[in-house]
Amino acid sequence: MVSASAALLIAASFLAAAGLASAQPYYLPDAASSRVVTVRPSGNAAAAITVLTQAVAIKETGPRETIAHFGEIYAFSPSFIAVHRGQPTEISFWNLQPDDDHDLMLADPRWNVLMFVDLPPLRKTSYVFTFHEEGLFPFYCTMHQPAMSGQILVLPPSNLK
Ligand SMILES: [Cu+2]
Repeated sequence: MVSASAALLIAASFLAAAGLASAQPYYLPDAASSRVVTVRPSGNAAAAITVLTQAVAIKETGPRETIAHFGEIYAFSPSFIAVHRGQPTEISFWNLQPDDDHDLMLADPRWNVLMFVDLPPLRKTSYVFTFHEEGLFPFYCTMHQPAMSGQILVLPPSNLK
């Protein structure tokens, strides 16, 4: 079992390895990463999920004491998503904040970064994801670490017809 502090260290080294100190261009999965997950801006989907960017503690509304201790805190809601392998699933990220950018970095179960995209303020950013591999895929907003993080669990194919 990985302790919470060890998980944070892993996340921190992962983010450092991804070179987040400097601004990066945004990108969808390349040819190699598309063998793990196919991501399209639109298309038919068999399932749909909406993920909200939640302001947990922000300077506009407080609580001031919380921000003094933790800084501004945002979260993905929900932060844990389950999908089926092989089932095109539309995930729509709604940035609810009027003046805060978020982003989405998705990695594979081995912590290889698959994609990195902007989530602009007051915008719905949707993609149709088709995962080709089962396992636990971490995702992050690189601007609001470590709190704004989540996981996509890719389950075996659905046997519902
Ligand atoms: Cu964010």
